[in-house]
Amino acid sequence: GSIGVFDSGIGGLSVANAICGLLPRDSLLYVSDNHHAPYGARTDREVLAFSRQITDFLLSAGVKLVVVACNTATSIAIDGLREAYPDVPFVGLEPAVKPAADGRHIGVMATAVTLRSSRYQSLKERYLTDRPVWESPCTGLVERIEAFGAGSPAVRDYLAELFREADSLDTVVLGCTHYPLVIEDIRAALPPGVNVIDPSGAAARQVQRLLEKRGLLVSEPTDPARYDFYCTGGSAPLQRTLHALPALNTGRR
Ligand code: DGN
Repeated sequence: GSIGVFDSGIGGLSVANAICGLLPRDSLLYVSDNHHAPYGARTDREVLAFSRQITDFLLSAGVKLVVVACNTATSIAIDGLREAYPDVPFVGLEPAVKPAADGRHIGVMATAVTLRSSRYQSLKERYLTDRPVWESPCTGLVERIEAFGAGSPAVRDYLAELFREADSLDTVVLGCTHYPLVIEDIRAALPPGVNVIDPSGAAARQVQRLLEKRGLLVSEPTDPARYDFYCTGGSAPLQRTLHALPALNTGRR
């Protein structure tokens, strides 16, 4: 079986890209639920329902593990998914608050749903007490990334404006999987030397650990890895982003 990955859009490609770098023998099956995006504007019930539908689809295609490559869906739905599918290994994406704990002035970029979730709140209480934490729901940024992509004026102008009010940050947590796709634009909008934390690599290592533990890693390469991509809405954002991620493009079907 391949590794299933889903997001409300193209954001999860940042995670898929890290997984294919670390586990080049494994195939991937990716779902962008862009017809229902953005999840950040949905109710908890809706996000759980979409996540279950996509998981059903991935499992019917025979995946061996499901990566919830969306902080919003993870914060709302991962407990429900684990309960509903007790035999399926799930890996979720959460704001990397622990690796940020060395910073003095920390910024967290995530959707409003993630920021108000109890999972995020308890992470913050655990690792970031007695420190000011700047949080932004970055309203509209995911839509701009979907519509225009990395390096576009729409994204660059948005980020310049966003960080104007937060110019003393020394650490920025990318709490939405869309943001690593524009990490160069984020760095360019921040003063030099700010630690920008991208959790994709850690998520890929977690996939590797879980597969190892269950004896599900591909050891004998038979066929070359293949990457399949589905979207529930228009395919232009997916096509454009894949173009910029050569590793994923090589195994693309
Ligand atoms: N990429 C999703 C996340 O990590 O939260 C959210 C995008 C969205 O639907 N707003």
